[in-house]
Amino acid sequence: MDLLEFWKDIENAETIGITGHTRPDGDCVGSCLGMYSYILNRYNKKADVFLEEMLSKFSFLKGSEDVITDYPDRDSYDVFIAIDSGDLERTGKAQKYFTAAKKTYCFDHHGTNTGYADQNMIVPSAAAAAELLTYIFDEDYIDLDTANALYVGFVHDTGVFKHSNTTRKTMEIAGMLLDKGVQPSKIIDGTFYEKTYIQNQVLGRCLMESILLMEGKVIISYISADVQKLYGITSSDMSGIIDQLRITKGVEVAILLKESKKREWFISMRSNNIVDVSKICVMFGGGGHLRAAGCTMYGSVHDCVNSLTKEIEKQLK
Ligand SMILES: [Mn+2]
Repeated sequence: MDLLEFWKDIENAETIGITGHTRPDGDCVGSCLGMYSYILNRYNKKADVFLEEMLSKFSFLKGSEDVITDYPDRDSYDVFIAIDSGDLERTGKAQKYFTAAKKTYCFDHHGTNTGYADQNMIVPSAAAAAELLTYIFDEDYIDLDTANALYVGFVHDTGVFKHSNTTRKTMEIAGMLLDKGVQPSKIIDGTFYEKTYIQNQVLGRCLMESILLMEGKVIISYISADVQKLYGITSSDMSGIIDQLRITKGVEVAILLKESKKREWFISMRSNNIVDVSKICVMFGGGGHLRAAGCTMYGSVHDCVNSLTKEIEKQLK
């Protein structure tokens, strides 16, 4: 990517749109709002941020109140930016702005990214899309609002600085963000660890119903659409469950199946040391990272798990 051209385009653009991916997670929200705050601070311009939902736990971030969740019709954007989304499909309803835009840019750290924008910057070694953004931001123009948003991205995509993607560089940049005034415990507890009573109940239920397979190397659990309805939960209420499954002693791969429609499952996969779950998810039309990936599958829980464990077995051989 020609970064000079990017910043020139931002400077000249009258309208700028930003989006992340469907089922926005902490890195998606943090990197999109980080870009929003940076552009506001550096160029005094307000970009439109489109996200499927804006979780209340992130509402302390600057610009969260301006996030557009209903995707109204708009004139084509001068510049439209996709962040943290591995393919165009994953930008969801924002696709219409993206395809109509005069110039598109993509910033991402998914190794499976297809390079779908006019210009793409894809850095798989970046722990978070938020980390990638710090490579292109001028540190002098990172204000506390930008720093807070980026820090959220770091915290969520590294599992609070512990996943294998966390590097010395990650920690050093995070340190720079602390210098900007970020309060880590507030962000880490408030956006990562805190759970509602209902979320804890669903977590408990998933753990109770989990099953060990392949001599304890694989753990699976699932949440049917009916159960989700019963508790009134959405996908974001189920974040963290997969990680609790993954730290089960002896487990190499954790699989969580969330039914989105009748017999349509969103699959989350995590691995600890050996299995490349991104490789498996790509086979089923999804994507992600070496140790954390996802895809959509159809059929019964049994069918999905059967197909996935076959691939896991191949890798463990
Ligand atoms: Mn990410």
